[in-house]
Amino acid sequence: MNFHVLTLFPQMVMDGVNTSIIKRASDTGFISIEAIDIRDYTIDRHKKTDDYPYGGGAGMVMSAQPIYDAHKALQNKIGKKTKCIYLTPQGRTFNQNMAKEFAEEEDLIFLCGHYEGVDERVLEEIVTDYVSIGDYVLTGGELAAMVMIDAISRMVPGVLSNKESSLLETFEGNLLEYPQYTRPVEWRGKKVPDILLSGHHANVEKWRRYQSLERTYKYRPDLLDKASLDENDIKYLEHIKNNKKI
Ligand code: 6GU
Repeated sequence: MNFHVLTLFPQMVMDGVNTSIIKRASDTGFISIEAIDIRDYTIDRHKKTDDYPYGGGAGMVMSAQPIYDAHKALQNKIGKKTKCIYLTPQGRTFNQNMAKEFAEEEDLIFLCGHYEGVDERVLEEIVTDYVSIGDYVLTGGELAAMVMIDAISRMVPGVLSNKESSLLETFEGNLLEYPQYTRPVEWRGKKVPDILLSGHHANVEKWRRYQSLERTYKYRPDLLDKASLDENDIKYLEHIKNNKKI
């Protein structure tokens, strides 16, 4: 899968996605990430990419022309019509399902805005999807694009090892992940739960499921409506609600 990011800060994007699993995925060729500098496409003498807003008001607006030309050159290079995602707090809120859907594309273009916004006319011409990463305002779309690239990449087949894929429970079944522990068995007076040392696989699985349900109930009860729960889960949840120990 190939990610193409249209931005005024290409270095910020490339630095942000060149670590750990995403770097490994690029190195092994499961994904590729390129950042295209919108400034390279300005025809302005001073390489200006923004201008004052018509109607007045604070801040600057990114001009249509350099963005349009950068996008056109990119589309020509890719050779087939590609989804173009504009990162904006006004978009649909990004979630795990969207990450999975976008991971099915072969190419994706991200347009990162800055300043007070982007000339509406170029958005109308090139953008296919308006996406937000949450209800807060960032100074630019770059961090949001990086968040999306990370979440989408790990849904691309081959990017995660089998071991890493099995750690994918959170949000998959709409439940939060259970707590994890590693050595030493006691740290600052806190002991690892006995059941995890028991070697009894079935009991460990039960305990983990209970923990997942308890955490979801406590921290994200809104997720429980969407979770796929079996009879045992419902029984566990009753215990949790009545604050009984299992
Ligand atoms: Cl996608 N972009 C910007 N600029 N701010 C945001 C956002 C995106 N999502 C939340 N805040």
